[in-house]
Amino acid sequence: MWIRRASDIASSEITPESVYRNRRHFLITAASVLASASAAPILSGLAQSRSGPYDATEPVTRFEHATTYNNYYEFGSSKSDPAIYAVNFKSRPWKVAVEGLVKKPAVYDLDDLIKGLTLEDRIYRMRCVEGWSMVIPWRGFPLAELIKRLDPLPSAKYVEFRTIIAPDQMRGQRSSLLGGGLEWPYIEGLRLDESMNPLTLMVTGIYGKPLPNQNGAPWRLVVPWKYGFKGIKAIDRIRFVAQQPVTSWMRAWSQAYGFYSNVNPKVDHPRYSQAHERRIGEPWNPFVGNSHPTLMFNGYTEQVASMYAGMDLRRNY
Ligand SMILES: Nc1nc2c(c(=O)[nH]1)N[C@H]1C(S)=C(S)[C@@H](COP(=O)(O)O)O[C@H]1N2
Ligand SMILES: [Mo]
Repeated sequence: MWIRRASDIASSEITPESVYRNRRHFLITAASVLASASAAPILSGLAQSRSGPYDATEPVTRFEHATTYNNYYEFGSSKSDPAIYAVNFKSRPWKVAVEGLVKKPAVYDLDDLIKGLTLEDRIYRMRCVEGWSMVIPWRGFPLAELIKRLDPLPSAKYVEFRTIIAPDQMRGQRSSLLGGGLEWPYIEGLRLDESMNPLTLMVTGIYGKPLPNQNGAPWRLVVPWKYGFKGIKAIDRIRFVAQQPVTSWMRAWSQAYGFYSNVNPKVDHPRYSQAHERRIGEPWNPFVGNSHPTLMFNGYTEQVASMYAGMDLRRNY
């Protein structure tokens, strides 16, 4: 089995993460050979020319961090729980119910449902509302491609997603103590136009490999301009609806978690400032704290701001 704990991975092994890093090292080397002047601007120019238009160009988070520091309350509320307790999660065969205001409602086998959709690799900045962030190479397809296939009715205004209910496999669903007090199933949602935005991915892989259970196998949502909790894992139902869905986090604490949850350094969570963030893997500096300034829409303003034109983002948090 290729899904292992970080502690099981021999340092001599070439991890997918080091392959990504090597690609970037190559770029750095090429830049320094080409230029004797300040390498930095040339470096980033080269890196951009070698990566896709959607790729973040900052250093990619280590594979070991992205797969052992997780939020997935179905398996427990501490960061190390999902990698430990999701090891035997059964992600195949996998049924997906498509329901609601859509021309092709049915229960599909996941592999049939997504057959023929083109997978892409994209490096996205990911920001958790708790104040940390990562840079992750996802593999997936734009959700828009799937939605076009399913053909929603004109009355569909929102898409609601559900995580599987499997208390026999998910210890957090058996105990409110282990499950961080969340109610099950985990529910998330997007406005239909948000779900059709080219940045919105349905992800089946990470670092060029199949998605590990702790990251949401067999497939999960990734919406990089929103806080991480919008990226619902192990989806087994997609429902097209007219009304704004009530998400799990809204239900748990509506003053803290709104429907939109767009990354916004000016709108704080009652418990966590959103102004700065800590990149996982970087040494913690006690004098600086969370050292990276958080960017509006997590840096994706150009691609997403027009969807919120005229909206008060303080009210619609
Ligand atoms: N079903 C489900 N999906 C979930 C969560 C969860 O607890 N349950 N946690 C969310 C949160 S808070 C974050 S930050 C991301 C973390 O994704 P990652 O572990 O792949 O980094 O998953 C999100 N998706
Ligand atoms: Mo999160």
